[in-house]
Amino acid sequence: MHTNTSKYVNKILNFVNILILVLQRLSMKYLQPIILSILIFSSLLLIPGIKAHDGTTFEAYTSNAPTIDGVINDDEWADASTVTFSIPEGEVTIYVMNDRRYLYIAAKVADNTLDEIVNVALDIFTIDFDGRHDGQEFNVGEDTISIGARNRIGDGFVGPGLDIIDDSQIDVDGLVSRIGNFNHFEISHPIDSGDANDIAGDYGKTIGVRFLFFDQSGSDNSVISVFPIGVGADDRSQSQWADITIATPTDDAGSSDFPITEAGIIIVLLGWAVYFGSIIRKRRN
Ligand SMILES: [Ca+2]
Ligand SMILES: [Ca+2]
Ligand SMILES: [Ca+2]
Ligand SMILES: [Ca+2]
Repeated sequence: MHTNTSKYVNKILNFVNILILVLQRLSMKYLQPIILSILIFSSLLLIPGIKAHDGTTFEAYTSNAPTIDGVINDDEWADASTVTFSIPEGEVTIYVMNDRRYLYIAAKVADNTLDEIVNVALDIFTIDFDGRHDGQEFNVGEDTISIGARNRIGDGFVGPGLDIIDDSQIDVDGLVSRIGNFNHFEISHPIDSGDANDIAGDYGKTIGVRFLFFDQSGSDNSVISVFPIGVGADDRSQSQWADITIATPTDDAGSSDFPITEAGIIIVLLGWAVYFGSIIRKRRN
């Protein structure tokens, strides 16, 4: 990859030299405003974080898949993007990362008990996706996954009646356990399972997400906490959801993938250099 990069840099430098010659020969009168506009526009594109949604973006690549055993070890989740926030019983930390095939999500949730009985009291961690990343409505066909106590995994989608229907193809692995005063949830989901009722992720693709924490679900004391804070568990609007960007593998041995982002930054910076260079030359003339 490094030899390829320097090859591309040489090509870019040659291109810049030609561009300087062209600029010197042409009238700068019309060319300069056009080039300036292009430069400002392309520079804006390089500023990260111009997105809809709440502003939280999880993006982390790991070469080491975590063990989905319901125990969040600091080592196995060290590569993850995390966010920590407060709920009535204490703190919650969410962990998100991906390898080449799977999206891994974990949550360490402060809770006085791990409730394990369906329809009586059950603790559940649910993740709803805005697979189209349109920030509009949680709508027919969109993906939702969950994990409850005793290996109760859920893989569903929004049905025609806007209810949640189970997928016929289950693409979720997960476990829950209790450590100290925390419930640990670990869950994995393929980046692209091939199931129309799941996310169809790809490296670099951004997907909207909402995290739901059900405490004592089914009981009179049921509480649902949501991240991002301020988003309701029943809100159909996805405009304030968080983002997950599927991280591109960083252990890319032997691949000849062109480094688009890096090349883009180099081209725009060189473009600015050419522009200021041409102004200085013009003033000297
Ligand atoms: Ca684990
Ligand atoms: Ca509980
Ligand atoms: Ca599925
Ligand atoms: Ca699904």
